[in-house]
Amino acid sequence: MTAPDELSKDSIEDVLAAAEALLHDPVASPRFAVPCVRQAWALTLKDPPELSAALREHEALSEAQRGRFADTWKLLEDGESVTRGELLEQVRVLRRTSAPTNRRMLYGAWALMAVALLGILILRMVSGSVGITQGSSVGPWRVEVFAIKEFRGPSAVFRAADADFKWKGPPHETMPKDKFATRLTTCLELDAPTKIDFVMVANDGARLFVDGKKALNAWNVSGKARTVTRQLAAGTHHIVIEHHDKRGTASINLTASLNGGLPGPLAPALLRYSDDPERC
Ligand SMILES: [Ca+2]
Repeated sequence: MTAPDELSKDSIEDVLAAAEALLHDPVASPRFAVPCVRQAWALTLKDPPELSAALREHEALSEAQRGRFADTWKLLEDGESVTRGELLEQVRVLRRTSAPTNRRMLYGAWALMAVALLGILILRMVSGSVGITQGSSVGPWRVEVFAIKEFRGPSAVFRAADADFKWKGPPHETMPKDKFATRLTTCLELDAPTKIDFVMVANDGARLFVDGKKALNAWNVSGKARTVTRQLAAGTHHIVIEHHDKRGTASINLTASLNGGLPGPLAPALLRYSDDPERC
C-alpha cells in the first residue's frame, strides 16, 4: 500500500524551485538542472514515454517552442549539452502552464489518499493490528529515522527504492513531525571506473558521504541544490546521506549523472542493500 506522504512528494513547485536554484547558481553546470526540468515536464505531461515527441505535440506551447524544446530534449537524450538559457526558458514556460495540471494532480492525490486511508481502515478492521507503514520492505536504500538531529536514541528503519522523499508530517508513525533526522545508506556497485555528478537538494539540511568522506555539506542550507563530481573506481562504494528537519515540510532528493549521461536517480540495478549502515 502506498503511504499517504508518498503521494504528495512530487510537487511541481518544489521541482521547479530546485531547477531555478541550480540554473541561477553560476558555479553549477546547467546539466545539473536537467533532472528537475525533466521531472517537471513528466509531471505536467503525465510521464510520456518519449519527452521530445510529447513536447512536439504539447498544445500549451507555441509552434516555435514545440520545435525548440523537442530539439533540446532530443540533444539531451543523445548525450549532448544544452545552455542555461534554453533550460530557463522551459522553466518559465512550465511555471506559466503547469498550474491547472497541478490542481488536477492535487485532486488526484487527495482521491488516492482517501482510497489509501479507506484501505488502511478496512485492513485495521480485518486484522486489528495494521499500522501505516513508510517506505517498503524492499529497495536498495536503508532509511533510518531519529527523533533528534544528533542521530541518537530510538530510531525506525525501513527500505526505499530511491533517495527521494518529501514529508509533510512525520517520516514514520513512531517519529515526531519536526526536528527529526534521517540517515539514508546504500552500496553503489560499479563494474568500470565511472565519473559521477551528484546533485542533492534537501529541506532543511543534508550532507553526502562517499566512501566515508564528506562530499557535500549543506547541513545549514535549506532548499538549495548542491553539486559535486567524483571519479569512482570499479567496485563497491558506500553512499550515505545525513538529513535533518527543523520544522514544516522536510525533503531529501539525490540524483546523479554517470559519465556525463542524462541525470536521474541512481539506478536500483547499480545499488545493493546493506543492513549495516556503517559499511557495505
Ligand atoms: Ca523543514
